[in-house]
Amino acid sequence: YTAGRTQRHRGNMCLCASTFNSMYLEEQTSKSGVLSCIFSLKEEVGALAKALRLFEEKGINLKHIESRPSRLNTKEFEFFISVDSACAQSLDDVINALRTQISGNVHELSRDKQKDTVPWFPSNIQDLDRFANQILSYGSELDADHPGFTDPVYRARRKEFADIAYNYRHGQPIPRVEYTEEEKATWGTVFKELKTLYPTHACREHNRVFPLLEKYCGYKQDNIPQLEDVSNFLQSCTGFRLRPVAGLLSSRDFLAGLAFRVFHSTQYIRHGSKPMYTPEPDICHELLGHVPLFADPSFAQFSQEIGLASLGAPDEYIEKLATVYWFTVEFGLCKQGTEIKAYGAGLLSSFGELQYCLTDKPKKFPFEPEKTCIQKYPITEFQPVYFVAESFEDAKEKVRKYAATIPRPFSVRYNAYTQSIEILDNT
Ligand code: HBI
Ligand code: NLE
Ligand code: FE
Repeated sequence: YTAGRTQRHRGNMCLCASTFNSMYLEEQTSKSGVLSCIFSLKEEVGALAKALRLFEEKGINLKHIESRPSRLNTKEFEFFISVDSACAQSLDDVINALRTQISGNVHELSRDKQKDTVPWFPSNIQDLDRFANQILSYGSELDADHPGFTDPVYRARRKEFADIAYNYRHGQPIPRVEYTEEEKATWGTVFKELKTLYPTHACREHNRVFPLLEKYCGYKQDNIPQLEDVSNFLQSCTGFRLRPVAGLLSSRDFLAGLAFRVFHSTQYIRHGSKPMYTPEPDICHELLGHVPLFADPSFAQFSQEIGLASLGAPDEYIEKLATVYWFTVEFGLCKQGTEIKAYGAGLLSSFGELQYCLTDKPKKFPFEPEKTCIQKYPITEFQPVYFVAESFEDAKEKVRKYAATIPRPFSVRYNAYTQSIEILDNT
């Protein structure tokens, strides 16, 4: 377990808890080193005493200690401690001792949240396990006209899927699911309708990959493909992989996954009463909308770059980047020859909106990240506005330029060998 290692090597950056519940990466102002930390211990008699002995041996005076049950591991407790600033040097030694002798899981923290804080972000691929229980509750906007929210059978089924996602850890195979006849029928309708539209409405990259998914991943009208098979296929194409998720993640968490070429994918299917359009992501959306393009090398890189740009970005830029994501990966249109085609996954998974988007009802503007990023949009109905990219390459170049304007005291690079983020200090 190496969370925080990169930060430690940089020397001047550390994890900081402003409150016990939220963590921030922070530039430290004092030279004295770490002033507080969180460590986790297996629940057993004497475990805390053993850990505290390390502090005693170094003559460290604790100023504060708190405990809470670990959210990641139900057999562990987490302890937050802070120490007298004079003890900073010895605290480094104690942290090393904790890491090597007692608990691999130690976060170094500083005392106060200060102005130049950088929000925490995952630095290696296992860190994505932390997002599992941070699903957004559906806004009232969504429940109102959503058939799935009032059907108790559907709700119970959704809970089964949520449990798979909560219990999933990086590296495990994604559990296979046996879909019901009703679920398969819903998929069948969506699949059949979309398949007839793709040749005329989808971009060529999507149409190129689709037959491969039919050949290798069990895409067909009477079968809902398994996430595990699709994830393996994607890994062989572009290194993208899927991981199951119970519902909507925050934009920050969701985008961070893309930096690791990890796509958080729902596994449940939309309610059978409205196959043509659903506001939520579901397995039709992920498999028919997103997956074909994540198999395309240029598009995969485009998606990862949005993810990398999001790491540690201030909240207001996350919102803008999420809007850019919305109007490209989710609802993008693209010029191809003399025509306009859909490449956004939200279009490619909705046979209602896929037809609508290429009519002259909605407005269409050229894709310009600086303008696109402030466009307001509805999330529960067809989009009134779309942005048209010149090409994937052009969109990628523009987003790259835009991302460079996001203020960050460092730049990041993904190391695919170690599956971790390398931080390049700008100072
Ligand atoms: N969460 N699970 C999940 N799936 C998405 O497609 C998704 C998300 N959270 C936010 C999001 N998409 C986007 O709308 C942007 O906010 C990034
Ligand atoms: N509206 C899309 C569909 O019906 O497939 C889902 C969009 C998810 C953001
Ligand atoms: Fe999506």
